Amino acid sequence: MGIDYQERIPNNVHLSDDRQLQRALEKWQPHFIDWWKELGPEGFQTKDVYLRTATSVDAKGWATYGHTKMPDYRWGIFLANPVKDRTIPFGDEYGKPVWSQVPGEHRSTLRRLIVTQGDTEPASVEQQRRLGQICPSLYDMRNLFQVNVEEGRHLWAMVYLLHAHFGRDGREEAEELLQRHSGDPNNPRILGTFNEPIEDWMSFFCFTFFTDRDGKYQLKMLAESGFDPLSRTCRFMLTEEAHHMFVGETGVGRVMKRACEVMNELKTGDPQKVRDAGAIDLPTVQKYLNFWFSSSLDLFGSDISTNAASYFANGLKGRPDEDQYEDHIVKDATYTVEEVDDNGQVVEAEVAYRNAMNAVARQAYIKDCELGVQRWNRMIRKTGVDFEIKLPSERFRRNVGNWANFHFDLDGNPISEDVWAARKDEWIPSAADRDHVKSLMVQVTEPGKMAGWIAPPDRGINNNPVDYEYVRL
Ligand code: BYC
Repeated sequence: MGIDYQERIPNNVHLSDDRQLQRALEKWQPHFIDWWKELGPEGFQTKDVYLRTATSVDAKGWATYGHTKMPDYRWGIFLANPVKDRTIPFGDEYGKPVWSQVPGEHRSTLRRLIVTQGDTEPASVEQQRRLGQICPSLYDMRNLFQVNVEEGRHLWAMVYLLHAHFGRDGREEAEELLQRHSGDPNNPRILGTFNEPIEDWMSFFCFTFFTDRDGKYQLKMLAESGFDPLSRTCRFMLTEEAHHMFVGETGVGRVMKRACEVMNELKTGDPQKVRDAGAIDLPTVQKYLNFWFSSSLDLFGSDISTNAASYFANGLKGRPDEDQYEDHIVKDATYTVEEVDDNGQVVEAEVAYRNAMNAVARQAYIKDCELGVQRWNRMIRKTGVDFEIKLPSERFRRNVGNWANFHFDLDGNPISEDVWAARKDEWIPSAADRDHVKSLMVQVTEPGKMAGWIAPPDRGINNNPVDYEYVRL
């Protein structure tokens, strides 16, 4: 299905056939642009940025590249092609035809899920809005803006569903998506991580590695939905998400590579000497990873969740890659989770599998994060540096789920509040660590040049050289 770019709102959903919906979305469009100009990337809005745009939703060749000013980016509505005779792939409705309209009994639950998903998209743009001013290279600036415009489009995707399927309250929710703001004490974003400040590129790379990966898993779960428009929307969003995690993994990897180069040049393992040489030492990188991994784990919700059980039972939200499982109904199955008992001991508990859907998804996510860590460690070993990156225990620094309200060290050993307070600066970035990282954040915009704290990428974007003029200043 091609995308109609002649329309004011590019789309592949025959928007012009539904005048009322088209008018409602055209009314929302200027609000979105106002929000983008006010809370989107600071500066550079009049500059030409080398961006990719969707031209078709096919698996191959869906993107075309060219220089575009961000406010002129063709945000629109793109759904993956429908799967013929698709049936609900899990839960009590397993095997029945999928719904093209929202079933009345699931209306408020679906709206809540779509609003929560939609809320994260503009939140991340708000969090990242100042990073262009301190970019380490034009290549990185372009990647940041690519991520930003795509998050803007993901917001469009959710707003389309709200407008098309939820009537007046859907339209109101769409307005509120532009009214809540990341970190606003009076009207914050819905989920915790999306209110954390992102004031330096180390945080940005960790966010795109860990938090966008939560996005990947949540979208995979929603892509299984029996509500077919949601499934089709998420399937297309997943194709864009891959680039965001690429930015995160290669970004963190390049910071590590630079640290290793400095250690080899200076023949030192002393983190302070690495800092003095203008790089980010590996123990500090590890602390940033500890922070963002633990924050992103919270995004999966409680380990035991009746919400999650009913999403599954009702065919609204499945497991990531549902087809890898044999039993898609899991009515009487159980799942073992760990929890803290009344004596403060970690014990195992057998729970109804459906209630543990968030824990199941979180485990799949952790495995995926581990693969990235293995690739980083391979790279570090190749440089000859003796250092190993490790994900902290999933119990570490949690605010949601079975480990919330307790303290654990990086290995998952229970510790007291006093020990936590005394040692947390060893485990997550301290004010001094953040100050050091911030001190390195100076804008570098000469094509091909990199800030001293990050190695160049192995290759450029879309077969262009690294020193290509990715943003015309
Ligand atoms: N912070 O039974 P519970 C992405 C709330 S990222 C604050 O534990 P449930 C992206 C929860 O909302 C993916 N609140 O959880 C990445 C509920 O509140 P209500 C975003 C939290 O419902 C980078 C209450 O606690 N998509 O796309 O099973 C850049 C009890 O809920 C948190 C989604 O999340 C938290 N961390 O699961 C750009 C998918 N965790 O409803 C984009 C849609 C939980 O009682 N959302 N709560 O007021 C969902 O599927 C679910 O809402 C959750 C929670 C997985 C988030």
